Amino acid sequence: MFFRAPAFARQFSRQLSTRSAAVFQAASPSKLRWLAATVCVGGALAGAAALQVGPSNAIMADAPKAAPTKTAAGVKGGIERTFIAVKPDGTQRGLVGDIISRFERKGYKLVAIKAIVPSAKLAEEHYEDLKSRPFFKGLVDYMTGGKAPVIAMVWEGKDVIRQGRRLIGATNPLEAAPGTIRGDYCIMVGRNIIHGSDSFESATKEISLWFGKSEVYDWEFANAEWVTADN
Ligand code: IDP
Ligand code: MG
Repeated sequence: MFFRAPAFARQFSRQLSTRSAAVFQAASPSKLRWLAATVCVGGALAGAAALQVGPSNAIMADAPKAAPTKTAAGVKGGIERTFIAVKPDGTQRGLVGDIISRFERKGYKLVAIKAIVPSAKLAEEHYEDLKSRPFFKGLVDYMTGGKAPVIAMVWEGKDVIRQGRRLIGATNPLEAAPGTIRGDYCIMVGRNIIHGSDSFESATKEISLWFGKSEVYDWEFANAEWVTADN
């Protein structure tokens, strides 16, 4: 049996698909009652159809898993990206090349780099979690002073966030193991030459803060089979 909706209802459905709520408000109460009834019956029929043809639980269990979330820091636990910055003291002391070398030699991939004197706003946002600490103002001044730029970078690879922190060493250089960057090159916590993201969440925040999407490059190692392959 075919049911043809009254003319006003056919006109209504066209209006609802493209027009503003103002058109809807112009409807009389009797037209609205007809529409509500239509929507209810239609909804019930659609629900019944879904029950009939919808996938069983067994099929649902086999449904493909959603892809892991990808952020500016890559895929957590997969190929990650971390924000590394040579601070102005590291730049002044000519340590940029050695720091880059350590990440390169390890097998990580440089996907973004720039020299930048950050604004106070950028430095404050970057170190937002430390804003109640007594050294906060000095820290922001040190980063934004402009006597040398910060060399901001994004490095990519397996476990790079955690491994980056290991290459850098403890926050207090006197506690940093020899062989780490801070362990080898500095003494003072206030002049510890380098920053590295401390978690996937921090890396996501920091990469987005310091770099636009178009400044971070996807590229492949020509020697990937010798660095990133497994047996
Ligand atoms: P991190 O750089 O190893 O992640 P955080 O605790 O996040 O260490 O501190 C951020 C930065 O703040 C440090 O790298 C250092 O430059 C500075 N900082 C931390 N603690 C002190 C302090 O006690 N005095 C002066 N500066 C500090
Ligand atoms: Mg930190």
